[in-house]
Amino acid sequence: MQSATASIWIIIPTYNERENVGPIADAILATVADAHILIVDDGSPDGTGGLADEMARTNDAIAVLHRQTKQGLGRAYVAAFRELLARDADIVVQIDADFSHPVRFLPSLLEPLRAGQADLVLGSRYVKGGHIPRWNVLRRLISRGGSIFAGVVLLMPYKDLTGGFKAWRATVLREIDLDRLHAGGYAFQIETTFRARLAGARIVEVPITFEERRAGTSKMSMTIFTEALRLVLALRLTTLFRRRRRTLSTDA
Ligand SMILES: Nc1nc2c(ncn2[C@@H]2O[C@H](COP(=O)(O)OP(=O)(O)OP(=O)(O)O)[C@@H](O)[C@H]2O)c(=O)[nH]1
Ligand SMILES: [Mg+2]
Repeated sequence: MQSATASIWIIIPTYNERENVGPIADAILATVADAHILIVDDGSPDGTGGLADEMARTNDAIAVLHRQTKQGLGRAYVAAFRELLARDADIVVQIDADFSHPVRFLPSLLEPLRAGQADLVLGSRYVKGGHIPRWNVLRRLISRGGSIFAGVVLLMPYKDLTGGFKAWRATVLREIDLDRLHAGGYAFQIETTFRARLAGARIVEVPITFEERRAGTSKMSMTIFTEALRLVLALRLTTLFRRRRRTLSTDA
């Protein structure tokens, strides 16, 4: 059960998000007053990292993790998870820097964790009340098709497995062997939810509206799609005879 003083950390991965990083941090702190923010920047050429350092200097609730080169979203998150487990975080949230994940949904993402009803909360575009923008066919195929494919192959009864707006109880992250995660890019979202489920985490979906990025450019590419496809099949093969644990072993 989470106490009222649970330490909540929100991770913002950034690569060339100069216009977004300040406004999103402000919006997060205005929405979740007790939150801390960890910005993880992969040496953005546009100077996002330096800007983040300035923000951290003037605000104790903000910290920055710098990585030398761009190694993909998955690697950035693994580094951030490690850092926050070392800082004894209780709750860890993933959110994109570009306002695609509207900050106003943070309270509904945190609620099942605060109430002790879930260990992992997925912000879901495909449950009742969720929404995506008018995407082209390719983008829809990657997102919705990827979720359906992963759900069928990996036997996961959730509608949105490719989304990146997620809230974790830190005990689940401790149960996942972060060294063994394969995905460098966005397939990371599928892989981590799958590993959490194998570990016996209670997983729930809450509806979110997904919005087009406000500023800057996308890092989405076709390799993301093929990586996800390969990862789902590899996960199925390597865990074919693995039974799901009934509960998290570290549950208090
Ligand atoms: N640290 C780090 N952050 C990354 C990397 N790749 C993407 N990001 C961040 O991850 C988040 C999601 O990336 P986006 O480019 O918005 O990808 P997307 O949301 O699928 O695409 P759009 O809808 O076009 O924005 C953003 O906050 C990016 O800045 C990376 O290699 N390293
Ligand atoms: Mg985006």
